[in-house]
Amino acid sequence: MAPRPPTVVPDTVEAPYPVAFGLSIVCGFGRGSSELGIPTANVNLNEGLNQLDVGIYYGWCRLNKVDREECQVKRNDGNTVSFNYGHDLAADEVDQALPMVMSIGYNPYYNNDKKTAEVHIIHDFPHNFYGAHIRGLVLGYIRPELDYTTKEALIEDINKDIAIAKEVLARDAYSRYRSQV
Ligand code: ADP
Ligand code: RBF
Ligand code: MG
Repeated sequence: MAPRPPTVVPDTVEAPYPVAFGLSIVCGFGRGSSELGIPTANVNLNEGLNQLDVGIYYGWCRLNKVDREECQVKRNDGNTVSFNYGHDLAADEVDQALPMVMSIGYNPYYNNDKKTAEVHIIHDFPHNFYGAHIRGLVLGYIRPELDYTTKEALIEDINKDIAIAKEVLARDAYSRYRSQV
């Protein structure tokens, strides 16, 4: 198992960042909440995100409700997922930019064969918001995707990523991007 390399954070946001995206939240395998206790809003990769190396990133994001009728969507594993398009989101959850960590790649611990992008928003939501719109700015890189021998080790590293993102995004040079999301 490759060790986790140290995260080097530049004093200011450097090219190619900020990388912007505006995408719909789709459903994935349903593992984030149920297996790891860390839900991730899955999105289809746009061109900007697709050009980034696979790995773990931090940035700001913002949610928007989508004006569509709620519906049930059948996932590949046969389970049904409720798409509520973010109708239950509270005012303070859509009115402001929220800090996020993002994973882009193949999830080596799970051996996915398709590249995915997933955003964990650093905020406690009481509801799901499948189908809502998420836009965001990726501001920097944390580390490569790693394989793990245990689920607990993966969870521990994701929690370290969350702590790094919170610390970095609170800095002036990074928090100023809140208003641009
Ligand atoms: P999936 O594999 O379908 O993405 P997850 O277990 O990763 O399943 O759950 C993702 C869903 O949980 C998201 O699409 C979103 O609606 C919801 N969710 C709740 N809290 C969060 C959060 N803090 N960050 C991201 N998504 C969240
Ligand atoms: N999956 C991996 O296999 N290896 C990783 O190093 C890894 N790092 C992640 C870091 C963050 C911040 C997040 C949100 C997810 C990461 N994942 C990683 C993805 C995780 O396996 C995935 O979210 C769940 O499988 C649910 O789809
Ligand atoms: Mg997910």
